[in-house]
Amino acid sequence: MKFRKSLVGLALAIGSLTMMSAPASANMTLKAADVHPEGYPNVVAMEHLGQKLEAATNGRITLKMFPGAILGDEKAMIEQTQVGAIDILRTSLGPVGPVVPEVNVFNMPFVFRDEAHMRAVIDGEIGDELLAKITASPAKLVALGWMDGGTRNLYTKKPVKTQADLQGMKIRMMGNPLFVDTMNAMGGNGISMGFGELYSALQTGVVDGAENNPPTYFTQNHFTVAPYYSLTGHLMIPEIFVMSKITWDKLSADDQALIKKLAREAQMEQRELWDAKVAESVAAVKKAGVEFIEVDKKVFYDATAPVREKYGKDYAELIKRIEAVK
Ligand code: GTR
Repeated sequence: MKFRKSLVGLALAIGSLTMMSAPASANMTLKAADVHPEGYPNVVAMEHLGQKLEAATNGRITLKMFPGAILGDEKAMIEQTQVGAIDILRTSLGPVGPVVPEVNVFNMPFVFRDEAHMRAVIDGEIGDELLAKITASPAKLVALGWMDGGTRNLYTKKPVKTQADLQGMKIRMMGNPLFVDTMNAMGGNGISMGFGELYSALQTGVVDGAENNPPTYFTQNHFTVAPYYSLTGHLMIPEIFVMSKITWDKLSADDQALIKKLAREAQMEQRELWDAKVAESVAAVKKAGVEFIEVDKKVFYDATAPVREKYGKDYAELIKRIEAVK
């Protein structure tokens, strides 16, 4: 009898607890993915988003991170996110271009004056509009926020100071025809290749170089096999984190709003971690003997004008608005 009473009590207690927290979406563990390793700013910011989400929902929604490209390269992970096999993906905007062509405006060479300009654009109205366009596109992705990808510079096995030095060199670019066109216009020979294959391609001389921001150049150990870093600054590609539309539709409106709020916080947190990581990476590769080479950026800017014309022609109005951002 006593036992039965306490069972009833327990059931009542559970019942009222459930009523109190009124779970709108069922329990779920979000599978998050990134090509970067544990400890990289983007991965850390995403993990913090997960911890906050877990706390705010009393453990109802948790996040499990799959870093270091264990779920594939970005093209493959975008596809997995579209079908709901990955719930949240942090990716460069580069490989999103072939899926949502409009984002290619941000992927164009020298479209931003400098990093401050790029940040003002992604943090502001235009950044919000582009996220909304990704979400509204048929890609089945819900764009949650931006992350900083800094400035991409050229790195090679032999020093490059001028366009002539770049002649005939095979340079790995991300999977998007825009980037191959960019490298070809700069004077090199653009080769589209997945991120995961790059280290050994550099090591064995399948390619003569690649291009990326200092944190990637450092953490992927590319500096050990391509020790010349030419400050071309040709691309400043923002990164995004997106949720699968399939997952998004399973969430209640309250949970969606919570995730949006935490996404903005993650965007701002990554920014701070990013700046520290850039400084650390530059110092580390210099210490390891990497030579930083100043180049005449104007030459590369002029050489890539046809790429901006080709990919920007349908977005003239948007480009004007980007230029007008202070
Ligand atoms: C990095 C970026 C990655 C990936 C990589 C690449 O800067 O953070 O998302 O796109 O570049 O070159 O493939």
